[in-house]
Amino acid sequence: MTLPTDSDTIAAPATPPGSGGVAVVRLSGNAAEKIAIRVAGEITPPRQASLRNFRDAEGCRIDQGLLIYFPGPASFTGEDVVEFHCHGGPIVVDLLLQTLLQAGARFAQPGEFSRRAFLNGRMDLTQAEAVADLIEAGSVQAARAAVRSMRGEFSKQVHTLAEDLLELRVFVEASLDFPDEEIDFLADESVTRRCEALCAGVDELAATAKQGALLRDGMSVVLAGPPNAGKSSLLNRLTGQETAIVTHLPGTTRDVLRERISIDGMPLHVVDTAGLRGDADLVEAEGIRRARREIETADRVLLVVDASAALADTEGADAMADLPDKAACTIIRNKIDLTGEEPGLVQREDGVAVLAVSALTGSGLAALRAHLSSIVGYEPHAGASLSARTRHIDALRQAGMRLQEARSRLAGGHSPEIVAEELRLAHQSLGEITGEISSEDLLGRIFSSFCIGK
Ligand SMILES: Nc1nc2c(ncn2[C@@H]2O[C@H](COP(=O)(O)OP(=O)(O)O)[C@@H](O)[C@H]2O)c(=O)[nH]1
Ligand SMILES: [Mg+2]
Repeated sequence: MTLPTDSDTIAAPATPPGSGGVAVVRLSGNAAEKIAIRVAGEITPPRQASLRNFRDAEGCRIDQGLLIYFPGPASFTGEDVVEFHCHGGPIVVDLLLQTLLQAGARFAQPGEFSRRAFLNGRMDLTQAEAVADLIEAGSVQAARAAVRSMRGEFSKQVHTLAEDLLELRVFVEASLDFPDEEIDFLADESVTRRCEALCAGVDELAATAKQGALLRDGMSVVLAGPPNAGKSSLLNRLTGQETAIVTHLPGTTRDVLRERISIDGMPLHVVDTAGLRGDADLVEAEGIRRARREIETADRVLLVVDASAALADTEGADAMADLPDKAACTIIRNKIDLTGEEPGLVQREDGVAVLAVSALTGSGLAALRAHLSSIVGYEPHAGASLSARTRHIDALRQAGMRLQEARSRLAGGHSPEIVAEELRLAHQSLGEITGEISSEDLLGRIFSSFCIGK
């Protein structure tokens, strides 16, 4: 068996499975034109939709539809691409696809079209990632940010930094090449200034990228705490739906329930769990075990207690003592409609955030949303954002650290070799963002997370 290679001609449905008015099957590679002629009889003029009969290997008509030919390199992948627009039934799509495979195409792997677009220089890595982010965008804000990155705004900012850094490197490395020169290049104050300006630029872009990553990934919170505190009621209040069953009986919730909502465009993954208590039956005990697992992986645990109960404070303290990471926990005093407490954030003396709310009336809920945004540093009104991923933030941070290092080496009067090396590594980190420097491993990880046909 031969391994799939980038020179194969690949085919996949570009539209989601299921029934619809129209489905699109996409073909890309050297043999695209030849295969299209076998299936559709003849090729169409470039970039013009023409009605054709699509036939299988036996000449039996599968469907009648539109054929569009995009000769490379002016196509999505940079290769010859042919799109078959057929009727949107799963059987039609499958027959068409089988025919293309029989005619010499190979079924595309997830993200393979985008991977080729990247390899053929049609877009850089951040742009390819932004296409996937646009498809998966969970809010209007996230979609807008993805479009900006897709159009290259993020890459442009990275390039500007990389160019400034390159100039600085050239200057520093010149001092390596002419060690006997009288002038001490590195003593020149402008080197330090440029290095500082680059640090600031990288930090600023990292902050923008962080907002973008939050728009994409959001945060996860788990509702935990004693039974009957009102966890499920709070979930329903947050989602605005009757998602979870609420009763006055302790132990109502036994499964883990997940809901996705958004706070000003940032996805919030809320998990409701079984109340944590000792005397649970078999099913509930399993629910509690699962609750603990969720607690371990959440960005934030909301420990809900019944503020009207006599034991609220001790119960809260007990439950909190049980948590793996107390710093990542907020105590929610629920049912303040019964106690008359003021809604909102109360910062306790020991640094633990406490929020007073009522799941019944909804008071304190706005404060809860604002609290969650501020924990992860989400700034909903921070102007034009760009879609970004953790990978980009890590690379920017890495570049920032190297630049800081170069800066302090300069101040310490270290040898130019060391400064030059730090700057080279910073440059490399920036190159990894847009994919100028990339490994097969990195590309595999990025593109395999894309959907089929993308
Ligand atoms: N008065 C009042 N009752 C509430 C509030 N939140 C929940 N409850 C009631 O408390 C009981 C337990 O609620 P539930 O959401 O099932 O608690 P869970 O076991 O923590 O999920 C139900 O009878 C709810 O109607 C609240 O804010 N105020
Ligand atoms: Mg419940």
